[in-house]
Amino acid sequence: MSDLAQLETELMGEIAQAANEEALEALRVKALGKKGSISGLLATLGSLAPEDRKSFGATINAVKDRVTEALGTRRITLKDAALDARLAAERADVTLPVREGGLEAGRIHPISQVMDELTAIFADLGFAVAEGPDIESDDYNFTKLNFPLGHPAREMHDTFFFAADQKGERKLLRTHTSPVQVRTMLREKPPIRVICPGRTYRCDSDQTHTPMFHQVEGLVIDREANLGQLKWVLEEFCKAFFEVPHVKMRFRPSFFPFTEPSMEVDIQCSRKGGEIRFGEGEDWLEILGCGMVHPNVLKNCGLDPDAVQGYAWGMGIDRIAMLKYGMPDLRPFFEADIRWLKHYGFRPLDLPSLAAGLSA
Ligand code: 2NL
Repeated sequence: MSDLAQLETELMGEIAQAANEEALEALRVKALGKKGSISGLLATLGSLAPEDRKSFGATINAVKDRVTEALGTRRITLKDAALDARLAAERADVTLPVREGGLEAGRIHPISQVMDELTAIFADLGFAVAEGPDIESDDYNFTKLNFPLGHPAREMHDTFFFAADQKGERKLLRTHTSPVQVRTMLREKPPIRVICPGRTYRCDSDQTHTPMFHQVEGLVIDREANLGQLKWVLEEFCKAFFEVPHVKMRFRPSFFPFTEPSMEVDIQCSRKGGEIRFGEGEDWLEILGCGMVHPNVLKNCGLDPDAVQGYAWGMGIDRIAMLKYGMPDLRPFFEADIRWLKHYGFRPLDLPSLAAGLSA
């Protein structure tokens, strides 16, 4: 009997000391498993005298019940402790800033950002976006736009020409995005309202010119399109693009073969301490050219100048991007330097929209 009491004391002590669930399971097997100490005692009952069997059996079973209960209690304690330890080790600090995922790690190039901004602004004014090929015919790039053959304006564009094909036709890299508008006029019936952003090419390279650059042009063809509408559209554009409530504009007479009359447009700005601000101050900055579409261009593109009129404008995207985002040098735009892009680039999920703010 005292052996049994000692066995119980030992087992209880070991159960209380068990460091983890594995150790506890080993103890259970040692006591209650097939070859366990308590199971062994129960197996000896058969050899006892019937009068001893009943009381000794009851005693062993009572020990077995207490040991079983102690195992269960200890198991719960160990489980709780293990969970507490895990919770403490794996605590999440919900106040930490959200880590940048792969999708947000890249940056949107300022040119793409400005194209998206232009698209958002002009979409709001009812304009569609049109695109066309970078490799164009002489006809679409020059002739249809009222550049007569042998006219000096053709030479002014410093065109990249391809070698002549079998028919003697020389393709070229478009020198402006106007051929996209030509294609639109040939394809669609008025009213037409499009903007044409894209890559353009001229054989020109210095501090402020790269052989490939970007333009956006706009075109409206309608029965009564007029200069008043052009001025309003450009003013709305400038306010939205430079994100200012007012901006003064100045229209100066100019010349383009494809518009008559033609104008260059300056916007009001201030220059203080090397910083340009728009919509304030006494200075002027040239930002675009525009005019009424020349009747010859309408005719060349299958439209009747007595039935419809058009206004158009064009500007350099690289230049307005530099102005808006304070980038002093054009050359890094096309050098693919990741450090420059990290500095001047835009977050990929911050899509420009008029509602959320263009560059917020
Ligand atoms: C500039 C000036 C301009 C146009 C582009 C245009 C296109 C067609 C017909 C008439 Cl199809 N005009 N585009 C008109 C005036 C000015 O660009 O300085 N761009 C950088």
